[in-house]
Amino acid sequence: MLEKLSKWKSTISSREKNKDIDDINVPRHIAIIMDGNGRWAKLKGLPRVAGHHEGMKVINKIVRKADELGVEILTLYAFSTENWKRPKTEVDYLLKLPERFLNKELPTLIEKNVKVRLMGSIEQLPEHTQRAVTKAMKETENNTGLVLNFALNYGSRYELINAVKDIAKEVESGSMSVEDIDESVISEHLMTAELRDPDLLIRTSGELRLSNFMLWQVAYSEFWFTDVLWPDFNEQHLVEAIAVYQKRARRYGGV
Ligand code: V07
Repeated sequence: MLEKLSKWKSTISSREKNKDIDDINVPRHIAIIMDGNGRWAKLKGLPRVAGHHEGMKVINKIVRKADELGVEILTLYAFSTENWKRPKTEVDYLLKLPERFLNKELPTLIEKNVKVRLMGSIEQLPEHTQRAVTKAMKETENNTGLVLNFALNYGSRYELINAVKDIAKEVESGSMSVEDIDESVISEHLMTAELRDPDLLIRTSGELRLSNFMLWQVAYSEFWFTDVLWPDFNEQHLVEAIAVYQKRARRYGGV
């Protein structure tokens, strides 16, 4: 009885915590630019890599919360094609994080029915990184829950160049005519072909730019920016972003 009561109490309190948002209009696809890890470390007098490690620990919490709220797809910008310009020691460290994350979290992701998915040029990554992410994708490929889509060595212009090349080849071979090229043809040639476009884009750390992230896909997305640095980002910030999204949707629906 006491146990039942405490279960009931915890249900109530989790509803209370989410009181700012309604269950109906939850964004189905949320994309996040996880910025501010280096800055977080610097403010604490730590090396940049300490910020990256701390940032990695946040992902878990956000995946859990997104799943609880009914989000279907969570896309996280982990490594951009521009990140290669950083010092080699930092790049080497960053490219160890997928393995570190997955070594610890893959069993939980499997248990939670999460499907791990990647977008980006995986072939250019170190062998050890490729092995870890391929294993994660394989072991979760039949999962039917939240899609956790990591943008890894991803750049939107590169993605668009490849889409244009693929479409041009199909036209050249005669399997498509120029007149057939429309929005859906382009969407289907992007690395997000089987995903819906993001409903909500979040960027942390006060930068108000897209930085070559999903340029085509966010054409109609709502944007939410915060000064909070990614390692300080928590479940309540996610709830806040969704609340703002819902308020805008209501306004939009009202006119
Ligand atoms: C990275 C931690 C989060 C903050 C942003 C930069 C640093 C998780 C991954 C990851 C990637 C693929 C995958 C599983 C996990 C990751 C990089 C950096 C390169 F299948 N965090 N994280 N990858 N950071």
